[in-house]
Amino acid sequence: MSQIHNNLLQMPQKNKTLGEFIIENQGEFKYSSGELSRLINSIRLAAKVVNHEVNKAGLVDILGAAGDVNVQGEDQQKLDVFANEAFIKTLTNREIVCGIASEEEDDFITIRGRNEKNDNKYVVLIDPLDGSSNIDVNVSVGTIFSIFRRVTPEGTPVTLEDFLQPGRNQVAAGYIIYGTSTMIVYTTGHGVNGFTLNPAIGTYYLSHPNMQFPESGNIYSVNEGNYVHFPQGVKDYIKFCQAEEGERPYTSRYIGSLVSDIHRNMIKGGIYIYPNTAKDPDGKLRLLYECNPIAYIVEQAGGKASNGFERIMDIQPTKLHERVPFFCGSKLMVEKAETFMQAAKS
Ligand code: P6P
Repeated sequence: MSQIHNNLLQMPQKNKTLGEFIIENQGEFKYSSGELSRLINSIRLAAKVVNHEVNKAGLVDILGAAGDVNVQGEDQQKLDVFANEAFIKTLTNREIVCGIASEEEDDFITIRGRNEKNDNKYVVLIDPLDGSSNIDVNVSVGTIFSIFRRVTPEGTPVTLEDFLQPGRNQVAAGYIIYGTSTMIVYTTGHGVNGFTLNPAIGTYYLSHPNMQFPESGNIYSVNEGNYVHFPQGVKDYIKFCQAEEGERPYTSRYIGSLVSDIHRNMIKGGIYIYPNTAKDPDGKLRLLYECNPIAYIVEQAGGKASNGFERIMDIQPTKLHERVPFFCGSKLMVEKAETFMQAAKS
């Protein structure tokens, strides 16, 4: 057995496992009768299944578009389809979820509990494999999930109302990043914690306890190829970052994979901006299963997330695949960008 493999097997046990962490913190989840544990555990299992496929994607003929086009009008990559099915199957089997909405599904999916009853309490909204256009070029991709307690009566079929809740109602949210290592980063409203997978034994260990978003930073993440289509406030903020005067050591870092850009900025400090453009007049990112969960995590870590004017988690959704402009990251950087947006508006 290789030395590296041996080392992985002997990973210091000082870092508690995700399972131990969930049990230790179960009491914090105000509704918990172990349901959150089962929910996070199902996501943990699905993440391992997807991770296995993503890691071998280059070796197996699983690359390339699945041929279908999803509700967003985007070519579906085969791994998108695989990831979508893996999460739906795992979540369905755990008897906790009454409905699932996915980027890859036109409409929400109703999940009935035992004996066809609708007595499960939670809905999950998921982007099963965000950044999938990066799969063929071996760049990190991610899964993003958002969990709400249903608002319609238990025992009745889940409705669209259960999914169209403002982000401040989330009870949990997280992402999985399939990168140089695979991590689960999530919150249940009591801070943000990151767990790294030891692939040798298939166990996640607490590697990033109590993650804090630096209040400021020097990284700005935006696709400057769209510059000419940006609102004036975004153009002004980018020029502010690039300006000569003053000590502004900004650097541009943009991977094109939301989870990767957010994860790096949460560790190093920075701002991610995907504004509305001529091509995407409402922005490109989806409110329900990209912006809301990321906003919950970022706010829980001390950062900020808005549409340039309004807190993301206060936006009342009107449709499942709603898109919004997204300004997210270090609190002082987002506030600075918002001042340029306000100034350009007046
Ligand atoms: P663009 C991936 O498709 C995604 O939804 C995010 O992961 C990423 O940040 C963004 O879109 C990239 O979009 O237009 O810059 O390629």
